[in-house]
Amino acid sequence: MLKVLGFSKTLLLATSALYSLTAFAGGHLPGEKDAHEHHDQHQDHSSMQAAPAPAEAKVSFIQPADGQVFNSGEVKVVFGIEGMLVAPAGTDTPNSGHHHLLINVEKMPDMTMPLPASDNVRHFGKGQTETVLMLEPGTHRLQLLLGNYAHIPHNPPVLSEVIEITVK
Ligand SMILES: [Cu+2]
Repeated sequence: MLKVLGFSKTLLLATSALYSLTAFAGGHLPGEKDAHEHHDQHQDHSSMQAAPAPAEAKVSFIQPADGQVFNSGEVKVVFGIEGMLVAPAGTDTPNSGHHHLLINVEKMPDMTMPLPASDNVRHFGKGQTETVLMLEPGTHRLQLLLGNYAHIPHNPPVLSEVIEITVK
């Protein structure tokens, strides 16, 4: 598992670097007369697939803490984001997305498709950055995953560490 994570991280960094280079190479100086055409092409292209995520993009839990134990199942969760912006679903802003909270997910959803919505995969499409869960007693695994305006994870996916909390 650790090896897989290590590999993913390397791949993530390598892919992000590639995207950064591509973005740079495709960039235009002010006054270039074909800038508009290129911009439009880029928009069309990005709507067909996952949006690139900058290398420094990161989502994480501000709370709860990994391993935290609760006496009640009412658990406030606060989402953190770095290197990208939160934008509501339907708003195609570069380097943005909205939070998805994965709760006790056994099998990761397809990262190339719009994320399903269920009790285990919750969308915060209004751009919310916190929520209050009502959890059953037991241990629960939580993970954050950013999705673009169309609920598709970025490439590479902007995914938090998994944290595990316990409700007594
Ligand atoms: Cu969504």
